[in-house]
Amino acid sequence: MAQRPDIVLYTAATMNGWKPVIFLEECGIDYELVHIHFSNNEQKQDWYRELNPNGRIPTIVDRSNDDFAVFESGAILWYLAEKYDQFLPGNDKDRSRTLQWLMFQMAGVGPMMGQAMWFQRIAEPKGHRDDFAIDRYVRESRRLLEVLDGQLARGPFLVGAEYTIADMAMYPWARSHHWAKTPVDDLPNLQAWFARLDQRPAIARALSIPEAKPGFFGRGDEASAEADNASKFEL
Ligand SMILES: N[C@@H](CCC(=O)N[C@@H](CS)C(=O)NCC(=O)O)C(=O)O
Repeated sequence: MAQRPDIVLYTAATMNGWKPVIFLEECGIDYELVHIHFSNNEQKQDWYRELNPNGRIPTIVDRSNDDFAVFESGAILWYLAEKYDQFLPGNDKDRSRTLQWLMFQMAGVGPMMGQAMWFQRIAEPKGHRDDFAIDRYVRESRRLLEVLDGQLARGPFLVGAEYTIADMAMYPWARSHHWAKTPVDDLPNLQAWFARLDQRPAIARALSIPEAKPGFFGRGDEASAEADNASKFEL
């Protein structure tokens, strides 16, 4: 009988949800995927909150470590990087730099772009347009993406020559700038980094797991992507 994979991943096709998928696909690790459906509010059910008290995705459970559950996508990437000894540099300075950019994604880029998206792609289609909030979050998203562009002038990846969990965390968010209505065409280093990561087969695969969302990346029918997305969330 085939052995059950160590890692069970509970996720959905979102910017945070794709991060551990990218890691696992990059490593070629066998994992069990559980698609959490927002339309059924599965992420709020008691059994799921036992694993993730925040009631959001993603979460992993490591069967080989007493069914240890990890929530928060940055902590998940960090846990997986240590477990499999990949994508987190061994030398202490680069390790710290990786965690700095991971934190910058978790505390800055994700929350600001997430709010820019929420106000424009969920609240507004449901009839609540707030120009002050939109302006604030789009300008802050743009500022943070400029910080990234500056860092990427120094090397091909966020921590110089090495592709790390910081790139994996940042990519799904920065790449969704269209969904946040935050133009970045004039940021050349960011564009070059997109092109570099777009070419990675594991990333291309990951963005279709558990389903593809071309609308986030400015492709396909934007109006129906927006309506579909907004229908899954209450205000
Ligand atoms: N800081 C958390 C954020 C998780 C999060 O906000 N997940 C969203 C999808 S990107 C979610 O589960 N949304 C469902 C909901 O709001 O109920 C992380 O990085 O894991």
